[in-house]
Amino acid sequence: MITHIEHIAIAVKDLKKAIKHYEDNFGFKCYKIEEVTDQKVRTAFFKIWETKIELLESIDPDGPVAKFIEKKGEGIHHIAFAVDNLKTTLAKMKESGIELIDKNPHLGAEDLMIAFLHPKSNNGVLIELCEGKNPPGSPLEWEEKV
Ligand code: CMX
Repeated sequence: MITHIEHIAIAVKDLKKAIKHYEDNFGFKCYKIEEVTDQKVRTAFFKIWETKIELLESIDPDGPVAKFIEKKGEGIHHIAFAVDNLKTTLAKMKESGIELIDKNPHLGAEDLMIAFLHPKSNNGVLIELCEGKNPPGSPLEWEEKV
């Protein structure tokens, strides 16, 4: 079952500049920069209560974020939903005919187990499912882990 929006990810060309933009103009505070080598990205996170904004910068010209920016420019790259049981959710999605990019959960940023669903099955939106550690209504619990 989907519990909440875990994060919204924005593809950016220059992570440092984008962090400064969101800190200076929106009052967000970046709490973490993390490189996810198998996804070929460097990420930066801001918390907004129980959801997050993730900035994504490519670290490889052949990576998915570099390809996205080349084709569409900077912008919203994906929406991530937290689920309480990723394996079961993936199996249900597959049964419904949704195209899975990842057939099995794997480790992503923030130590979450993640899996992507293809945008062509979801009205042109790339969707990430995460087995979340920040259940809805518990920003304090989340705070402790940061
Ligand atoms: N959102 C919406 N549509 C997207 C997209 C995105 N982020 N990325 C690509 N597309 C579109 C393409 O533009 C293309 O559209 P058209 O058919 O209309 O031209 C379509 O999806 C399929 O493109 P493709 O050529 O088959 O596949 P790509 O090589 O472009 O790969 C995708 C697309 C989504 C399968 C690939 O990017 C992927 O596997 N993504 C999951 C992993 C990922 O994005 N990792 C980075 C983030 C990691 C993190 O957050 O930590």
